[in-house]
Amino acid sequence: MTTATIPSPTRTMTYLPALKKTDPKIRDLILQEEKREFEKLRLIPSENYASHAVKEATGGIFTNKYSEGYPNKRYYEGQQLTDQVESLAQERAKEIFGADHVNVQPHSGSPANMASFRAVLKPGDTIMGLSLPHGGHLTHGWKANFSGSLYNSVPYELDPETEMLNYDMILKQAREFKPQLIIAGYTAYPRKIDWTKFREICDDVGAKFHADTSHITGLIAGGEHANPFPISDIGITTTHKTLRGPRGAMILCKEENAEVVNKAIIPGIQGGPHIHTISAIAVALQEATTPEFKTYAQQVVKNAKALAERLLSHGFRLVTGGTDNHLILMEVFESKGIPGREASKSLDKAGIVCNCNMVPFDKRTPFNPSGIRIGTPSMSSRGMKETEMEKLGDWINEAISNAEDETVLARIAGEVKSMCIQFPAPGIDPANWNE
Ligand code: DSN
Repeated sequence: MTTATIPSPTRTMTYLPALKKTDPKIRDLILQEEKREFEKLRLIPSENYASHAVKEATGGIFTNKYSEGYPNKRYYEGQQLTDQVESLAQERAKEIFGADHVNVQPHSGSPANMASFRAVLKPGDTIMGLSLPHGGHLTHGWKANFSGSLYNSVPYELDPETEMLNYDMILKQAREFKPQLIIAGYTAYPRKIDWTKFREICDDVGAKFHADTSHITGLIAGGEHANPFPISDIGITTTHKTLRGPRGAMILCKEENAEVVNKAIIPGIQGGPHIHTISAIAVALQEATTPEFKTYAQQVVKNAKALAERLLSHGFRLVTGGTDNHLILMEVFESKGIPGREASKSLDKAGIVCNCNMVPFDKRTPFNPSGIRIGTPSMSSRGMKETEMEKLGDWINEAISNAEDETVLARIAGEVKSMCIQFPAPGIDPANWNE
């Protein structure tokens, strides 16, 4: 492999000059994080690289402005520009996802889910989401979360044979428990979701259909996964995962739910919106309409499939046997004799950053489960392709097979770095570090 070097400075201006003067410690930590993100293979499927444009908007002047309310109906004056920013974000999201109404104010995914449930449910109503250990989210009804204590949560599970969604099982359970809301959309499910089937199940039992597309919103915008929002009653997405925006969220719903959604956000659970974040969401939505974004979304899926093939060739057991989206859930405890946490720690030492994860029907604990979860969005944003995925599959195998051998892990980390620095990372300019 050829060894690339980190580019030398191309300009004379100091990078982050105000921070250099005011808080050099924080500046140094920011620089170190930039290097970490540049020199390692980032496989956490919910992470990505926000572009320079998204970061400029996130760090922009709108951080100074309070704007409780909604465009043309605010509590404070001085909203000539905030109204335009928020309306642009709303309109762009409506256009891409075909939703009647979009609220771009939720600070992140959990408050978005809290507000969307509050909008259409009463405390004590019954909800059905995928169980957390099967790949669902905390806010989809886990007992320790508001969603499992405020509502009567009756989680559904994956099919024990296929480890996939079994729509007949979900329908049977829905007919038994008659939920007011059924949630579809997951954090660790490697297969496509049939939204039409969920619509039919909801109609059968009179439930509202809630779609949480957080993980796959970039794939939807890029045409690589079906879009639920034209047929769901309500739903949410975070904006920083495959969509590559700032950390934030949106609620997307039918017109009939628009008013209750808006009221659930403010005054329901939030105060002032973060207009700087909303301006960056607008930028990310604009970027998501470009041909480059479509190519990226296609490559995310191609890369996941290529990596899955390589891991299978090394004898790993993949939940469901493979993937057709951006992520792979890999069982390592029973198939390779290493707990998920040890595997993820060893991979981190080898410059490959992922997270340990429960697998369906896991007999181990959430803190030290049987699997690891890996995804291809960040690597695809850097322009890595199938060839790099094959190399990565070999490194993962070597690191897990030599999990306690610091020499092997350090050697792989060096090779990973040599590969990474050949691929530009959106939003990071290594020339800045040499000043
Ligand atoms: N923490 C996110 C993830 O990693 O999938 C979900 O909120």
